Amino acid sequence: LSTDEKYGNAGQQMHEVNRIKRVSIEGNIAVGKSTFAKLLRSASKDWEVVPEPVTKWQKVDTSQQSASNLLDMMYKDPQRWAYTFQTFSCMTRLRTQLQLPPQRLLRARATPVQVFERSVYSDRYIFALNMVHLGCISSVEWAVYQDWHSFLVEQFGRRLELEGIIYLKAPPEICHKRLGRRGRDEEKGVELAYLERLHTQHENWLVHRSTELHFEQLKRVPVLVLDASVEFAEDSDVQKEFIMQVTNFFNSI
Ligand code: DCP
Repeated sequence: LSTDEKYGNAGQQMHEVNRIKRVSIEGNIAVGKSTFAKLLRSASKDWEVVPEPVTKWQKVDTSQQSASNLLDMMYKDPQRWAYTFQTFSCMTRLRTQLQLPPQRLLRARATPVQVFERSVYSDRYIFALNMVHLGCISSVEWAVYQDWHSFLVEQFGRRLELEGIIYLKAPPEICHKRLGRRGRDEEKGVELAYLERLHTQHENWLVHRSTELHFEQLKRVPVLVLDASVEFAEDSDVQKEFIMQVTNFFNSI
């Protein structure tokens, strides 16, 4: 019996879900991932964009009268809070990355795509790893992190795999300017040097592909690099060009 004959509608549904491609948007802090995500959202109803759960990190329910801002705590005292923050941000991301796609994607005629702002992979290979290099996550904490991270990613298997990555690339100086302009309170102390480190991590992972990755599938994921140094939020020509490149990329993966 084929899967469909065996499981009827459920089999059909699994088949439809498996047809959906899964892509993450990666890039430095403030490079413009959310702006780009909005652009994709408006470009096709066959693309679903899942936002990053930042607000959850800013309001952790501690059952006290006021919620705790873990993002702020992490920036103010990384030595104390980096591991806790990285655990929580990755857990909240797991939840969003595992969300079932909306019905309309299952019925899409063209290529249905679920797009995520960042992934459990950048959590580990960009941010957590950077905190290890900075000495804010200890070797014991890093061993524990890698252990549960590998276990969870392997347990969820295909549901967390990506078919593609879009890398929004811009010089750290530009990201630093954009970061200042948007003025998120918690990020006021973020220095250019920090963004330079994150930039190098992105380049090693997505351009030179020299970061040591634990996951075989991740080593082979196709990457589309887009030049995000232009102010694309205001430029409809660049937006059209981006959409064209993204459409071709989605069709090729
Ligand atoms: N962050 C972190 N560790 C992670 C994920 C995020 O320290 N594993 C921090 C970095 C930022 C904030 O959380 O201060 C949000 O990070 P992103 O770069 O993912 O999102 P932005 O909102 O900065 O992206 P953009 O401006 O490109 O839309």
